[in-house]
Amino acid sequence: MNNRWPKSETLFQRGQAVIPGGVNSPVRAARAVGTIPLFISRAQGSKLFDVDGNSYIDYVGSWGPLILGHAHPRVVEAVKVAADKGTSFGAPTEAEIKLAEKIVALVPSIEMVRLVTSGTEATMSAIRLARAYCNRSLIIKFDGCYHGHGDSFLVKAGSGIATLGIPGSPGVPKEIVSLTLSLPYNDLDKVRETFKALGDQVAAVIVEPVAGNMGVVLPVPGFLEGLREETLRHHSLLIFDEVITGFRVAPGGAQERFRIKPDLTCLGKIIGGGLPVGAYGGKKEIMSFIAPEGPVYQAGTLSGNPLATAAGLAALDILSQKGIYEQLEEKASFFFEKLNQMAQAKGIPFITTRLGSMGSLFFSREEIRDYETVQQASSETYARFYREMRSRGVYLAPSAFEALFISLAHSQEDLEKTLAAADEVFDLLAGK
Ligand code: HOZ
Repeated sequence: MNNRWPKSETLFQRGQAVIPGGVNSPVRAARAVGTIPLFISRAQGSKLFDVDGNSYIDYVGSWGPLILGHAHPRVVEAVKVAADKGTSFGAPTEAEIKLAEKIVALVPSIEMVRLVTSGTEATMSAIRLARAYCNRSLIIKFDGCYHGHGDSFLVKAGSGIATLGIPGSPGVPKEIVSLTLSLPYNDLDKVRETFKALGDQVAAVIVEPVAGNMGVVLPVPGFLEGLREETLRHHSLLIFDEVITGFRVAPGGAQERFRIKPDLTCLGKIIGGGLPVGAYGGKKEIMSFIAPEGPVYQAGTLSGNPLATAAGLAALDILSQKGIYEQLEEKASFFFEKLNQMAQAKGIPFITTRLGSMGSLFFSREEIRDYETVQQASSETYARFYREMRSRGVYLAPSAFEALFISLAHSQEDLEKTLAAADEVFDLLAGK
């Protein structure tokens, strides 16, 4: 194996004896890109440092939330101050109300919000609520979208399920699977047909308004609008999973960019500045169904945890400043445009997708519009690109089915260094 990473290799071997696959989340094992995972010792700004002393310009950003970069001083300070006062109370705090108020003020459709501990918890709770509110059982999702690892969502899912090339997961009862209908992303006709046949049984449509877990796939014009119309017509709920897009593509998420108000929204790690947190929220009338106000049970000792809440408040405070999203757009458009130009000049089948500071690189000539077209892109070429970039000090997602994130911490120098590395790797791919 590669001798640039002897300590990571040793840790990986040691980890495999006590942790399944040596990792606590499958994609990070880097199997899909034919190498070993790097063990990280620390991170700062745009950089990750591994246990072997190598540094990397990071484009994973903890899978999205680190829009300010790693260890932002204000976020770190907020966590330190909070930690001094106690790490968990299992009792309410004023900071939770402040964070909820901030979310309600910024996300257009959220009138009331419940804080949880992860995006998975948010989506699981949101569909329970939708089922109770509508008194129906079916859920519509989309192929290649990933809504965490709740049983109902492991049907033709993206992220690790797509990376491992499996349709779902053993251990999920077929009775549960039969309540989830997975349709092709961006195919409104299929949605209409399904509603025509089963509309009175559909509790909710859940969608990543910009898919980020099969790589980034943008909604075609009219798709999200069509989902809104169909769900209203059939008295089903529309749930936006904005775990990735929330506070990433605009302060109010994709719903602000596309001007569509879902009934419920799921948010994730970004509202905790990278600490473990999630949230789901929406119309008061629906959220009032949650216990103790209503009958739908959902609970958690770490919900609204003081460290996560403090980090989230600090991060969202910075994100609400003027000009932040313009800066992100400028960095990302420069980066993606240059990459496209370079690949094109070298005749490499390559296409990028992007909205704001999230995007993906596909080794394909096909337009990317759904899970099928994503699968036509070459994962083998992505894997080689990943390995070559990593050995040049650039850290990308270890799977062709994930997103690339630009943060405020990426400097012009970082972007140019990355482009220079990509230029070399494109040459290798072109056989020069
Ligand atoms: N499935 C996660 C990203 N979409 C990866 C989580 C992780 O490995 O941390």
